[in-house]
Amino acid sequence: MECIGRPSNGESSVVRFPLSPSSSLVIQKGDITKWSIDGSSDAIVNPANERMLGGGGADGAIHMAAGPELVQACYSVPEVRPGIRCPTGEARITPGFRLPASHVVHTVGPIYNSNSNPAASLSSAYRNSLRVAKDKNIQYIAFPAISCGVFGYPYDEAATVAISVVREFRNEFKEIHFVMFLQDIYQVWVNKANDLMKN
Ligand code: AR6
Repeated sequence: MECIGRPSNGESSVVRFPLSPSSSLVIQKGDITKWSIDGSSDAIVNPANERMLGGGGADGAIHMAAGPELVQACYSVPEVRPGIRCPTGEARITPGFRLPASHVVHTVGPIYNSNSNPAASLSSAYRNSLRVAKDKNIQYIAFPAISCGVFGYPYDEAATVAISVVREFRNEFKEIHFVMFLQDIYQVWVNKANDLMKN
């Protein structure tokens, strides 16, 4: 079932908020590796590490579902320093290969406890992901909760950053999705969107 805005007491797992007359923010529970809207102008965002060659969590699941072509494409991304293809806060884009989505945007969020300004780095990760997607004419994009797993970012603080940056791009995409694996993170995001969208 899909709800528009407000209701977030657990009875719906897809909530849609208007960002502009032609654009929506959609928050849902689910597995981002299964997500696609049209298979040609859509992208999922991979919460990667700076090496960009795979890892655990969502990164591992995305590489598994995309097949070995994805890591080959990642190897082709130039290193900016030895071993570093995507510094924290930046983003790179590759095809999605065997994923239902046509593209993967790889970004690196901050490790919460070892970053001097985690909110700035997390904002940059979201903003640069949206910029590289826009440059490829992506119309639909899906994010997980970047940095909210292995990298230890508190959910409520991360939701404030994520939803604030998405609102900056209100006229740039048809739909911006958050696909949340965990019920508690999903609920934090819905509550935060309800709060921030009032303003
Ligand atoms: N779909 C949607 N969300 C998912 C999925 C999925 N299939 N699997 C996990 N999540 P994490 P980070 C959620 O740890 O904190 C990797 O090793 C998960 O519940 O994947 O940015 C990388 O290589 C959590 O809410 O990413 C890096 O080294 C969110 O995705 C490091 O982890 C992010 O958790 C990045 O850590």
